[in-house]
Amino acid sequence: MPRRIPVWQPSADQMQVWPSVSGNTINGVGETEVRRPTPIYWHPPQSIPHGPLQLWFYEHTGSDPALAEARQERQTAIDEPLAPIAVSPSPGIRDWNAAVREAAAAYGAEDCGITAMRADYVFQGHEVPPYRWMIVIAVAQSYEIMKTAPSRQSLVEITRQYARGTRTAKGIANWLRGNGHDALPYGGPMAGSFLLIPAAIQAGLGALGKHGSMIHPVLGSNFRLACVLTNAPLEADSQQDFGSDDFCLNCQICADACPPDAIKREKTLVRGETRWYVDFDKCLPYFNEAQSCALCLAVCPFSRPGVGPNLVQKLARRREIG
Ligand code: B12
Ligand code: SF4
Ligand code: SF4
Repeated sequence: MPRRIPVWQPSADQMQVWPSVSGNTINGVGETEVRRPTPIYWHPPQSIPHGPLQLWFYEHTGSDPALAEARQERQTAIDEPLAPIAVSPSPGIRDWNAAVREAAAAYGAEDCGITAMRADYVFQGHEVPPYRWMIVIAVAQSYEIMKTAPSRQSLVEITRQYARGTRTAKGIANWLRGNGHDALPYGGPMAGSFLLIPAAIQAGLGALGKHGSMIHPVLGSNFRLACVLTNAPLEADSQQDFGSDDFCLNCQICADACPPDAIKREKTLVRGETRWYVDFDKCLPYFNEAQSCALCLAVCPFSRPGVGPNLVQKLARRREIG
């Protein structure tokens, strides 16, 4: 079926700083071997071919007091020092998974899951962090605001939720440290050393959607991820399959809505795995000019409040019958 909206084209101004290498080559499209991801964006700009585009993004932000305030709030959360590590682990805690879950809820996470750190989550050229566990957390974004995406308000909301993700991760890390276990929080917005999505999927938070972001059974796609690394005595949660992948096979809402037509309709072979993929060379120019986009998260039917759990139930019934 032809698209109902014309495909958006990037400005010549942005294309002037576009490198000669394709982002899809860097991401390993068509590669048959499993390998660690290569840093591509939100890394120190001098270290990546698309670094000048990162600078272009910030140069085109304009002045907006609400955005400046949200960015300041995010930086304050990042800069806050960590609590000291107590000399010995609290003897009163027997079930650390349950205690971490309680701490995550108390510090503001909408959901969390635990998975083992794996070298294949870590970017090439980065050391595998010396921690056994990743506590991956999800913080919801306001649907009322995100449905205006791409907009100035949605960029402010995204920035605020990065601040909240960082504060939540720091709260959990400080709680673990106060209870005698080393812990390190990570909340973005820079990419840091590892990928959050494959870890979050392993930790049971949801599945990869056609739009290249995750689908959570309750939050849909309208959330941000953050995480805490630790060696506390935890156990891994299990991955969950609630049928969203089958749903994506027959749904084209995000692909039809994406202005630069970046969302691939078929699964693609990337670094040895066949999965949903977003064309970097098409998404990034729009993302930069729209100052963060996220339209694909907003239009996904799972993201509409209350709809996710209903769809999950329907998909479960369909699978029982089928
Ligand atoms: C760099 C980056 C971008 C870049 C490039 C992304 C790309 N795909 O090439 C740009 C700026 C274009 C971008 C755009 C967006 N991003 Co972004 N991005 C990141 C960041 C910092 C690093 C990811 C990366 O380097 N990807 C490059 C390579 C590895 O991509 P890839 O091979 O296509 O793999 C992607 C997925 O398939 C999955 N993945 C990787 N390996 C495997 C293996 C398996 C088995 C599976 C199932 C999945 C999987 O993870 C990758 C995510 O980009 C992460 C945070 C983090 N540290 O992980 C956030 C992150 C992935 N982005 C996020 C979001 C929401 C977005 C946007 C919607 C924009 C927005 N403002 O909200 C769009 C969506 C476009 C898209 N789907 O790609 C969220 C996702 C949350 C969610 N609900 O799932 C993250 C986790 C940030 C966060 N802290 O919440 N992003
Ligand atoms: S972030 Fe925007 S441009 Fe990128 S895939 Fe989503 S809708 Fe398309
Ligand atoms: S909009 Fe449809 S195809 Fe796209 S991720 Fe959501 S459910 Fe999947």
